[in-house]
Amino acid sequence: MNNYEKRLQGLEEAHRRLITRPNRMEELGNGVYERYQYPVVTSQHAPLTWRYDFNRQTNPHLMERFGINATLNAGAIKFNGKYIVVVRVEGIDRKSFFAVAESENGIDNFRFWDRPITMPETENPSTNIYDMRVVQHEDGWIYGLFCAERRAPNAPESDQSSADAQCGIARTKDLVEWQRLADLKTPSPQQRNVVLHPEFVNGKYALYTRPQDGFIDAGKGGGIGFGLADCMENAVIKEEVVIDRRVYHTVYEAKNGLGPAPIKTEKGWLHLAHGVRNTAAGLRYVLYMFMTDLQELTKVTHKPAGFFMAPEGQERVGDVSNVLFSNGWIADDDGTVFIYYASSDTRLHVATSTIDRLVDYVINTPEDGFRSENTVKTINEIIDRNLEIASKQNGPLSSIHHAVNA
Ligand code: M1P
Repeated sequence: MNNYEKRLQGLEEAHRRLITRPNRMEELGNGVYERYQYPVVTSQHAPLTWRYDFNRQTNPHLMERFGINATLNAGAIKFNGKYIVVVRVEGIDRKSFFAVAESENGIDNFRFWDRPITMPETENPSTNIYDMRVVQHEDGWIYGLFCAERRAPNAPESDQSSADAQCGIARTKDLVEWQRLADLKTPSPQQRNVVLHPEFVNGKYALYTRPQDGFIDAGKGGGIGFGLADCMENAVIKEEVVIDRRVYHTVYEAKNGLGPAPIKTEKGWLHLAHGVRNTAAGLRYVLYMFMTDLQELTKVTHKPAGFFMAPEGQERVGDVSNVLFSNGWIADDDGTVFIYYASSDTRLHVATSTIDRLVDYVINTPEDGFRSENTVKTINEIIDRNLEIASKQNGPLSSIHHAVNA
């Protein structure tokens, strides 16, 4: 076997091993969700046919011709019985695009479809597209809402960083052919993290927005907004109401944004979002949850204090370290919830929970007291309740769990 053949065999074997590797649920956890041993989609999951020219004449050294840098922030949907993630794939040229990967069980063996999505453009082509929220709407279409980013139109030549982020909209029936619609129009200068609500509201399309003054900074804007549009073909939101604000000294003080479309439960709409705060080491992105009223979508009924998930272990390090971001989850008919989240803008993971557990978490986790004094009060209340149980068992507080479970 010559070098070319050896290398070819090695590449194919390594790729096959990676995409067929079983994933294992991590033990114990916090009872709210389970993490898994391996990320579900990494840059190395990208098909070899995207990266290598397999013509011996034109690529005698079998060199990688196009590298994939990261696979992150994926929309998710159950489609034809498969767990589908619409992954933000970032090439080494820093451009993101979308590609579908599917799995039979939602936790491992994700395989990309043969080609990335060819997303049609609008009259004003974008430089970069990313972070698609995939929603099966009750109008029959599957919508993909994503960030369409262009260079800021008025930026001087000396500034090659300023950007203008708007919400791109496309729809499909098969996740292969996409029909591009006009970008969303809202009163805000910048929009990212826009999410379509899956049901009509008073005959209109309802959208969660994230109004910001600047590309990075919330400015006087920020928060998770909500607005209605008459149609999706030329969607316009005339009025945005902020339903979940930024608050001083919380995990979402610098900015926040909704993750996937909310899940409907008997108790209310379950929401997953990301919150950002600034630190000496840069921005820190964590995930948090809240619930809104079933009828009054702008009314937050429950909101646990702090984060639901924060970067841990290897998740803490990557292209943009200290980031967890989620824009996709799948709720199965049996109540299992697959939460797809990316770590440090580099790789995609899954965590699993159930509707029951998430509802319990959102309703029964103490709310933020916004001051250290209240944090101690909250802990003392838990201790008091445990003491009460311990006294009924005639035992010390430290042995209460043994007594209760005896
Ligand atoms: O780098 C972290 C995240 O930054 C942005 O999120 P937000 O709009 O809330 O600031 C997005 O670019 C997101 O893709 C990225 O993961």
